[in-house]
Amino acid sequence: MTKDEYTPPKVWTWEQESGGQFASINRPIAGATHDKDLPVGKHPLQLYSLATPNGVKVTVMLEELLALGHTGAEYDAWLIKIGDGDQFGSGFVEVNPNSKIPALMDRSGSTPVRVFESGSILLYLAEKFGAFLPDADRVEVMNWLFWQMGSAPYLGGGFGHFYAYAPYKMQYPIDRFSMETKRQLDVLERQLAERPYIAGETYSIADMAIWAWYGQLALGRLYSAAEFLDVESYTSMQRWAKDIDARPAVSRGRMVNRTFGEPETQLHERHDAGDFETQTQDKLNPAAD
Ligand SMILES: N[C@@H](CCC(=O)N[C@@H](CS)C(=O)NCC(=O)O)C(=O)O
Repeated sequence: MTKDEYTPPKVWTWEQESGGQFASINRPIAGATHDKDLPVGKHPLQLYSLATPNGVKVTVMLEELLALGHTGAEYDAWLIKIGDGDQFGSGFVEVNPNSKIPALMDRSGSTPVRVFESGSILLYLAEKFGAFLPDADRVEVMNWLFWQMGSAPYLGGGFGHFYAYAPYKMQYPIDRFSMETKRQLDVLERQLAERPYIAGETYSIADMAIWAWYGQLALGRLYSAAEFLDVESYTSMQRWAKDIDARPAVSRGRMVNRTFGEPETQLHERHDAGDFETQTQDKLNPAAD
């Protein structure tokens, strides 16, 4: 019997932590673990999030909307520390019963609207503001947005988990999910070889969703896996990923709710456009620099 071999019992029970990064926050039951209200700020949109790829999709969209002049997209971004279990607080669970970031409350109308699942949030905002969902390519944008939502768990929960977070390296799952991740990169490469953006001529919510995962993977920002996956060989992806990375709204969006990386790139909470200049960790906590 090899180390990876396992005979499942008749009924699975939760007996011990599986080990590996994030094991301590995983549990087989849903719902709140503690009472905690969420804070509410002054803006119409209240975002509860963290700057993981799923979180970045939404902060990039909000910053892009503001850059276009949609003042109704002003937002407060509150930090949800998933490593500390904030996603299991009662207030968060009311906004997202699935206990995952990102989660949004739209308080602009008479009745607050909760929006969860990053793809749903992107679509909600695109429809609300009539932006980044071009009529001509609407179906293609939806195709690729849903493609991202279905595909990224193989990259994150599959490849990323076994390559970077599992307690030890296992060849079978790493082979399986590397194969799938490279297949997905090739799907994108072929699409981007023929058009500037994923759904056609125009930058859209499909680009924002896919860039946050696959663009950042291509730029070597996820799982220290650039060499292993030979991301440089996907040349059209590289062109597209760098183009989007150069957008000022994308740079700002990546900073919001970020708790890792250089202190000047970390804006733990965002409540005002000016916060990018004055509230980053290098300014708030200069001694830690
Ligand atoms: N399909 C969801 C996935 C969200 C998700 O997996 N969020 C992660 C961070 S990237 C999370 O909140 N994890 C906390 C947990 O699993 O307890 C979406 O796109 O919004």
